[in-house]
Amino acid sequence: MALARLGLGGNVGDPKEAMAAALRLIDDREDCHVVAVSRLYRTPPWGKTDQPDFFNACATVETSLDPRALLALCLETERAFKRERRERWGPRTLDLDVLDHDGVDYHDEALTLPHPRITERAFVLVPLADIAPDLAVSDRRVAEWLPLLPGDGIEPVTSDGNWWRNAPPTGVR
Ligand code: A4P
Ligand code: MG
Repeated sequence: MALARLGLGGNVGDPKEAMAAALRLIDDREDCHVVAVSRLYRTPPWGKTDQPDFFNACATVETSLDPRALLALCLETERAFKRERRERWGPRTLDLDVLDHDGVDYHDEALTLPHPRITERAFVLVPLADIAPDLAVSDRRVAEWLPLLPGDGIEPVTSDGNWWRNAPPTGVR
């Protein structure tokens, strides 16, 4: 089993519900187990700034899938939530990136690991620091990269990492 880190984001429709449903779908699989989820954050748009705020989070997944199979699962899950790929860095219902897979360095035409833009993006580093502060990316740990980026406007909107779980049925404690 490998420990993989996923980055989730969205800014169209109900991103919190799309991200939560995606994590539940992944966790329900035989070959994946969601072992940790960051708080949910509201983040100002990065790259293309004339679009609504995003919601972002990161998750740790224990998986028997190899890196390419995990990417295929992420792309399939994005499609299930009808993400439209119209413009680079533009609005999306669900973006699901593989940030890291057991620390391997991997590169082919469809996948680069670790994800090449982790260290440029506070909207990735802030939630990643909730669940993996000691993860090495390039020559530094996540917690060391964090203060090097301005995290202006990034706000947690949940107090813990349980926001993706189904609410218990009413009447059940
Ligand atoms: N790909 C290669 N490596 C990876 C990897 N490690 N994980 C390839 C996932 N995909 C990887 O992906 C295009 C292709 O990249 C995939 O088909 C896969 O084969 P994409 O997600 O459609 O990429 P993109 O949108 O064109 O560009 P990029 O740079 O990946 O954008 P992102 O990461 O999707 O970012 N602002 C805030 N606050 N929060 C956000 O979440 N997101 C974006 C888009 C812009 N601004 C944002 C946010
Ligand atoms: Mg992506």
